[in-house]
Amino acid sequence: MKRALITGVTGQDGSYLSELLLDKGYEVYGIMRRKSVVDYGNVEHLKDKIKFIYADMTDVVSLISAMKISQADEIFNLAAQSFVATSWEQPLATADIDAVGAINILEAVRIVRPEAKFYQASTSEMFGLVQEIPQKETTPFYPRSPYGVAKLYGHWITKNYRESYNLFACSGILFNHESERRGKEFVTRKITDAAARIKLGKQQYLELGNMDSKRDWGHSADYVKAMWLMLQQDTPDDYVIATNETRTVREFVDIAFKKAGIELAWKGSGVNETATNKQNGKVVVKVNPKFFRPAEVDLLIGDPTKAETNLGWKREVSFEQLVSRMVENDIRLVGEEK
Ligand code: NAP
Ligand code: G4F
Repeated sequence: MKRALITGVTGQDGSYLSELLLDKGYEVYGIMRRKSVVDYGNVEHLKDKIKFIYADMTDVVSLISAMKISQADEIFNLAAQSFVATSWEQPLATADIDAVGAINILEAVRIVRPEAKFYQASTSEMFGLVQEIPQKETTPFYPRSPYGVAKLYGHWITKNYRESYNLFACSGILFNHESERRGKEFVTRKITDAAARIKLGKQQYLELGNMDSKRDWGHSADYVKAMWLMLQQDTPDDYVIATNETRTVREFVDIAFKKAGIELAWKGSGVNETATNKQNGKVVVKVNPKFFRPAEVDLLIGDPTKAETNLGWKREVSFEQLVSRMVENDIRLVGEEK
């Protein structure tokens, strides 16, 4: 039985990865932060199957202990302060968790079990002000947020530990991936949750920031398969994981509301742009500049050819299916609220 250690096990990807590894017969260890109220997050349904270890990415001693306890064969470093907007409000915490945290866990692996395989959750945010379209493994990086900069350190230190110590260390440069378990601060879930609430008469309108920015959106359940595949290869390498499709935030809004049964009519531009419910003439989407970012990533679209060729990875959930699943799930959840 293989043993895996997942940092960030309570998050979106941690939950889908845990399901995948448990299905494959792994013994799954997950790192959890101590909180005032015990909170299993997205793995509440797996709390009797995962072996939890209290640790923190900013505390290398706790990570060394986690490696000693788990004796993991495969380590998936998914823990992060992952919300880009927060990285301007908490730049040092973001650097401590996302950048220094990466070297902390790499050191723990190197000291305790250098023969283990290691996965680092790198991100398309590292491409930032994109230097090439579509973005691939060889595209130069130009991060545009404290989060992107911190993740770039995590990416390079992973490569450096591979080259310095011959660790089996891989980075997955994952483009945006969403799901029914996505945090509600991220734009997709914010939109699907609002579409459900507006449909059910529990919210009047949705306020968003930059609706022109474009993202390459896939489903988390597909993307965690790529993480696992990277660690099953004979040699470690870095891979872009993406759909090679891009859409604006506005397009996401349009499709999500349509799936909730609300046809939108758009008018105006910039901060004055609105969308009205065609059935009753009410404004249901507005722009609020408070959601604009100090520096924006305008366009992301990834080229997953290397992963498709070398790993045999293929995404299975289409964009339309992703949006449908998220909207249907939120209509159900909002409907069940007391
Ligand atoms: P997420 O839902 O925000 O999960 C983040 C996880 O990190 C949570 O389990 C969180 O625990 C944990 N964490 C945060 N700070 C920690 C600390 N100091 N010590 C230990 N654990 C800590 O993120 P996700 O969407 O699953 O993403 C997984 C990883 O992939 C992240 O590294 C993210 O940056 C990266 N990534 C995500 C995407 C995407 O589109 N989803 C794309 C590219 C890369 P709590 O429950 O205690 O908060
Ligand atoms: O959903 P977002 O917050 O995701 P973002 O910034 O692309 O980051 C996500 O994907 C990265 C991979 O590229 C991950 F590394 C990262 O951890 C995270 O998972 O914002 C998407 C876009 C942005 O351009 C943002 O400005 O949507 C725009 N947006 C417009 N209005 C909004 C809003 N974003 C949020 N969160 N909230 C809004 O009201």
